[in-house]
Amino acid sequence: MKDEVTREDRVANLKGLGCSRKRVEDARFTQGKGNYVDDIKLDGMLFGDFVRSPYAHARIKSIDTAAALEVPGVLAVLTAADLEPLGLHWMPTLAGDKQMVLADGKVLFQGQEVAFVVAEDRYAAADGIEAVEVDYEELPVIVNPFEALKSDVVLREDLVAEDGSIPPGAHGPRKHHNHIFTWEAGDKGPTDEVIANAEVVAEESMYYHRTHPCPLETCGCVASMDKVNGKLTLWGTFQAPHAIRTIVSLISGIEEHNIRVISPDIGGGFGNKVGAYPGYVCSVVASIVTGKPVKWIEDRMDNLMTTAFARDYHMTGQISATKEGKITGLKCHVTADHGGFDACADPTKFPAGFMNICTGSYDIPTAYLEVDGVYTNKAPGGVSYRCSFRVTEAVYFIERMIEVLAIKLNMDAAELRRINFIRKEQFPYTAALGWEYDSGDYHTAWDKALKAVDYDGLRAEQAQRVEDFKAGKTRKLMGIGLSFFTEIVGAGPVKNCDILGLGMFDSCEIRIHPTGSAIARLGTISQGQGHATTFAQILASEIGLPADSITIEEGDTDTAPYGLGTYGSRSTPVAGAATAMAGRKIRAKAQMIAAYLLEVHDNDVEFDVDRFVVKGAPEKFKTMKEIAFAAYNQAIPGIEPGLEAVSYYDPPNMTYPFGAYICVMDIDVDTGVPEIRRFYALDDCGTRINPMIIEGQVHGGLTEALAVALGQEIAYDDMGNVKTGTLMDFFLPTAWEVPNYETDFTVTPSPHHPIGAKGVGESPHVGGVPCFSNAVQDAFRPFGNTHTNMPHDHWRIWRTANELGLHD
Ligand code: MCN
Ligand code: CUM
Repeated sequence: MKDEVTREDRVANLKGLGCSRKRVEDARFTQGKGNYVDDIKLDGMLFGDFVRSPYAHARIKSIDTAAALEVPGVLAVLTAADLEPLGLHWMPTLAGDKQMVLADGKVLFQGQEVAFVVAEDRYAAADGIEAVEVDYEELPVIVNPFEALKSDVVLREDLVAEDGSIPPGAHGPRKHHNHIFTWEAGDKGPTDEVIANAEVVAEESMYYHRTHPCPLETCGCVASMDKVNGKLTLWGTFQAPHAIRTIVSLISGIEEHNIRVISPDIGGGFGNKVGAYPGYVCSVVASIVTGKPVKWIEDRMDNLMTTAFARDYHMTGQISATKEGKITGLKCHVTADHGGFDACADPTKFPAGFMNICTGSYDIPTAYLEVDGVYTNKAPGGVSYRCSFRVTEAVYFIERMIEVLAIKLNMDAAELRRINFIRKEQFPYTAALGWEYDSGDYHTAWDKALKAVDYDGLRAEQAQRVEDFKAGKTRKLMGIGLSFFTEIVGAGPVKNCDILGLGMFDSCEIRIHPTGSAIARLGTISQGQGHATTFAQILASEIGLPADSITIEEGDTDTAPYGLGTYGSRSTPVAGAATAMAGRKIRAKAQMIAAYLLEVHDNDVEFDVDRFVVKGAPEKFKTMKEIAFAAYNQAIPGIEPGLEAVSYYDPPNMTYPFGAYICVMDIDVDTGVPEIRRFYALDDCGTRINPMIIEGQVHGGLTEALAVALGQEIAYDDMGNVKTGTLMDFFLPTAWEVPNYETDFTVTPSPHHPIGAKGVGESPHVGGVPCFSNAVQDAFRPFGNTHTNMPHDHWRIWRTANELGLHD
């Protein structure tokens, strides 16, 4: 005989909030049945590819396409001259700058798009590319932003007036022809005064090197212009499909209802796929010109060399404190290398993203930040790679400054953090640089982390190791990397966050079917984060239908409600909130239907897991499944048939997840090889929707943090050649390099999010990079190291050991 179904069984059956539900996406991914952009094949589809500049800075004297057009299979070759009459040879960037679609008179970085060859297939396109003759005149190359600001060489001739004066840019006055903007936050005068009069001041300069997210699937699209009905369909690797639709409409003049943008499965985005690329524009134009569908897919070198890089921030800081270690002030200056065009994908009002969260998790009364954006002969882009809009840089900066201050104070860095943390009772906390942190409990998280790894024991072991090293008993040093981060995710309140004027709300639309299953569509788009799994869980708990009977659909602008897409870990804070709110609208209507069916007043029924129950009479109820059916088959006075809802959610604030990470590392001073012995990661992202998915996000973000901290970089030589343009030279960690991560959590709900959830996708990267870096630096601290720049690859670690005299 079957046992009675308990309330716990009913809760479990929903697989709602808090359940480690298995990813519904994986059935197709693990069987090779995903549908990526390159899987799209249309009748008569052509292939487009770029002639790219071998030079980082050159004038283009001529382009001869005649021979290319003779290559069998080549149908067209587009140059800037072809695009100019359409006004499409330049395009706006998300940062308020403009960017050449195809080289217009000169090139500004190696790999820049010069001409677009359209052919019957990829091979013919490649032959066509070889046959295009471009006559370049090399110009002096600038890859260093400090030199750029002193140089007579004008990189952006389009941004200098005829009389030689420098007109202002999108973010105010420009100091020099290679300068883009100055952005300030906080109070300069008071900060200078606090620092000038402080008992202790620590200073450091650091370079957060240029990196690249390197998603497994490169960027690409398929454009198909149907000239009969005037409709353009654009499939692509888009993290923000609706924004792409609007941009395409604005720059092409095609009415927005005639454009359908579809993001199919995306093989990782990591920010690389937020911006708009010349390939998109050229594919659309080529499809219009040829009347056939045109596909463009980057190869790996194209991807690494030319699409959105990350970081490239030169940061200088001063931090002041009392002798006891209470921090009194913080000052930061950044020289930001943006490459040839400012194509950052920040919210419009934030040219340096949320770098002004650089006071971190600490109660710092006075602070000042100044960022100078600079043009150089490098690829454009800027915001990408699990960055939360430059929070990676901000957290790296403050977590290094804390360590440097600890050295100056001769104090334990864990203790220095503890005495400066914002206290639980101070939330909501307004930071010196303006942000209002919604909630946090840093001391609890920190204490839990230190206890979990036996911090005091580790320090004792490390001290012994130093003794042993000095006594010649070992050649391995031990580093303890600490990092405590506060993230800022969920852009964002429409009042201060927009992209090209589009407010950063998000959306969810739900339809309940008569048999009690449902489809929900969102304005976001998963690139691997598992939205189809987790958003169904939010809904399951809100509307009492099992997650397994709810389909989540994203990425088709013809069906999904308008949304701003997935980046900045905003999906849970914004679209997740919209999902809960739309679910509540469903529930409100279901309540009226239930009351009608149960013949009681609306207020006399209450929601319980998967049903509405008459208050005080638990045996009288209607399940959500029954209510769904009734919505379609009962004529209920005063209530429309059907059960649907939509919510557009403008969050009142961002969410501020946080975490405490600790890395234990052994370093062989003779080989420079670091071995990660332990990595402990405690994350607090408020209410946890799916613990298993969170853990997956943390593993992924930490692995990317390991990559960046320990070797991955986009490096240039003085000629502007990319030295790391292939996976032979660009460090992409595999299972071989990755340690066993220990994950942990605390739960401090967001007070303003409908289910208390904060984002988590970028947290492990934001907190992970300083943790790995601090471990390396900490190993050398007893020998006089204060700071060395990332990436800490084997030879740089060896060099540090060498410079500290450890090989003598
Ligand atoms: N989640 C949860 N409980 C929470 C918070 C999140 O269960 N309290 C779940 C979410 O429901 C979602 C996932 O964790 O399934 C990530 O949610 P969120 O933090 O809201 O981040 P987004 O979905 O907006 O993803 C964006 C973020 C960014 S900006 C980058 S970059 C990055 C990242 O996600 N790119 C990724 N993680 C990635 N993971 C994969 N596999 N591929 C990428 O390209
Ligand atoms: Cu900054 S990388 Mo994510 O925002 O797509």
